[in-house]
Amino acid sequence: MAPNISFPTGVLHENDDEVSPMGIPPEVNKPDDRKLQLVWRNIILFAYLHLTALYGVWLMFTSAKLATSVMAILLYQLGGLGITAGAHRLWAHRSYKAKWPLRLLLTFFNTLAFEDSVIDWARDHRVHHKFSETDADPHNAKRGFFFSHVGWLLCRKHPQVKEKGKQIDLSDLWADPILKYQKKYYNYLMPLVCFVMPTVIPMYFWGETFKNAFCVNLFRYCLTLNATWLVNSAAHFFGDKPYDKFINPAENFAVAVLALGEGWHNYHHTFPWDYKTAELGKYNVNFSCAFIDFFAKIGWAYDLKTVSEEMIKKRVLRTGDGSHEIWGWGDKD
Ligand code: ST9
Ligand code: ZN
Ligand code: ZN
Repeated sequence: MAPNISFPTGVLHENDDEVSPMGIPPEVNKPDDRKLQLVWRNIILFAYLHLTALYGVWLMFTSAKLATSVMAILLYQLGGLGITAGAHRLWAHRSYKAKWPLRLLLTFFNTLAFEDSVIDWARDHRVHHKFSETDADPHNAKRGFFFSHVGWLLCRKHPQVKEKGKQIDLSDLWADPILKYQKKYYNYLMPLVCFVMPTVIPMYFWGETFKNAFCVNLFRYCLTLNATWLVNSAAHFFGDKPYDKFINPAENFAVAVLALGEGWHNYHHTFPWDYKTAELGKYNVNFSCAFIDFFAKIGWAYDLKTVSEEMIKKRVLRTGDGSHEIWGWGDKD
């Protein structure tokens, strides 16, 4: 049975005043403390990953078997769901609840995506929302596109991230034995699920070569990472702001496509508790929403939180940039 979890500080929901960037005390920003301590291990590993991934694309079009490429695309979707429906919407935001079989499935998918354990991911993400675009935000977009995309993973974190991050309550996540187990054994589970399994399956079942299976899988992993990172970079720089023109997160269609429905970032930062992370077009560009709705139908997902039309309308009229279709309706009372 799912634990009965109340909202601790840091889980963003309707009544959490702290979600408002307006409420962030000015001392959170400490640009003088932005010392760039590069982490060469990460720089080398990410350079290797991206070069091998490019080679993997070449192999997909030249020598890899069709089944290997199809599997890579499928794993991209499943790993992606482990991030969107799992780490993000279920665990970081508690925007719905899930029974243990779904939590187990999502933890498996999440491990396939290798973006660190759910507990660590959710800690950084809760800090990102609570102290958005300040020095306490791990991928502070005020430090530029590259920093918010991948640069933040190539250097030590700003001291403010660690200091303010300590205020984030993660007790709800530690209370879940599945997440505790994932975190404890991450260094064994992750290599098996993210690298060994996707390489061995094509070799064993359809006689793929090691080189093709390995490089195509690295392309799959690299694509998942970049799709995720684009939410932190592109979706904090480019797009309309129909819900709140006073923040930088924006509605970005291209990112929504790549990130399985997570590009509607102006909506998401305005209403972070909504399990859809978007208002409109929920099925055409929001695969993660369709996934959660499916599991809600069979009873594995429940207590889905959303936002009323009335509340959206009020907010659009109060703080929107005028790009919302509501502005064409003529009745703006
Ligand atoms: C990756 C994650 O790529 C990507 C996350 C993106 C999030 C996007 C969200 C957008 C919305 C959702 C969209 C989904 C779309 C999905 C589409 C899919 C198709 N609070 O970290 P350390 C303390 S991972 C409080 O080592 P350093 C804490 O005491 C890629 N405290 O800091 C910690 O100790 P412990 C694979 C904090 O030394 C200690 O500091 N993974 C916080 O500065 C040390 O922590 C990698 O490549 C906090 N927030 O190093 C690994 N943070 O943990 C990359 C830290 O024991 N990471 N503390 O409690 C690293 O190597 C390092 O973290 C570092 C910083 C070098 C970046
Ligand atoms: Zn979020
Ligand atoms: Zn964001």
